[in-house]
Amino acid sequence: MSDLIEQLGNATFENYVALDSGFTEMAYQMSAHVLTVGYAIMLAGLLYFAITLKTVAPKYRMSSILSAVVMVSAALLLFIQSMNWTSAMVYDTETARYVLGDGQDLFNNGYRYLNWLIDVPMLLFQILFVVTLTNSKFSSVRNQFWFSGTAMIITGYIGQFYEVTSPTTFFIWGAISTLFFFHILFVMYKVIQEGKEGAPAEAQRYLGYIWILFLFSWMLYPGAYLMPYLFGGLEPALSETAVVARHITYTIADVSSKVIYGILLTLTAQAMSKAEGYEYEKLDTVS
Ligand code: RET
Repeated sequence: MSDLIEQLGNATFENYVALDSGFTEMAYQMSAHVLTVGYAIMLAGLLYFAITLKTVAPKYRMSSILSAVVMVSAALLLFIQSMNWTSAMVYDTETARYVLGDGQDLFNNGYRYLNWLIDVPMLLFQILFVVTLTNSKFSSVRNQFWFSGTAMIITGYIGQFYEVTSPTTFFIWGAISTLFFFHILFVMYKVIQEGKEGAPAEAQRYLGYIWILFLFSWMLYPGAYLMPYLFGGLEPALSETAVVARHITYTIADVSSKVIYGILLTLTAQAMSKAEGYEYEKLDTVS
């Protein structure tokens, strides 16, 4: 391991696996495909949010607009992330493995983290345009979301550089990031509880689903951060299975936290619009 550390320094563990054993055809291709499907789904999501914009009353439309903004930034980022994977590796016919290409950029997940700087605040603000807060102040919730969201990502971004070279540093930054994450969960729980008060039954049901989806999908990100240790224990595992598992986890997390979340918010807003007399189906009826 120390030889590898000398050659790769603070590179992420994907590069260590590439230099240590290389990737089999299956592991390399599964990673490439999962990364590609990620941005394809974001583009499909963009269409959905644009087309359904008018199915909700005007005051809820900012939620769909924010989803569309998230789709554009995520599609672009995931495209770059996917290119980063394929350009970092070359096929070596002698060993029949994908290995690091000489003189190429190494692979790094850092693009994702910086993309979250845009998407995390957008996703958190989005729900505030659908629910009506009964106790909390809009500006206070917005600032808490913004502050803890940004702090959670920046601390995690720094930590991920140390995932192989210094497990202690990696875990300390991860733990600090987790404190901000708990704060976000706490504020989001309050927002959803307040949002349910006074909402029509159908919207209440969707808000319940949103909380479960939120918990599940946001927890996947720290899971992906920890992946080399989930497979390796106290030392990072130089295992291609862990690399593929990280790509899959990120893609499931991205599709759930951005696309499915946005769809559920659209359904909630449609239910609320209907209860307030905005009946989209009837708008084009000729009388
Ligand atoms: C990090 C570092 C380790 C500890 C924790 C993390 C949490 C990350 C989360 C990211 C959510 C991203 C989303 C992106 C959507 O575009 C930073 C991995 C707790 C929760 C929702």
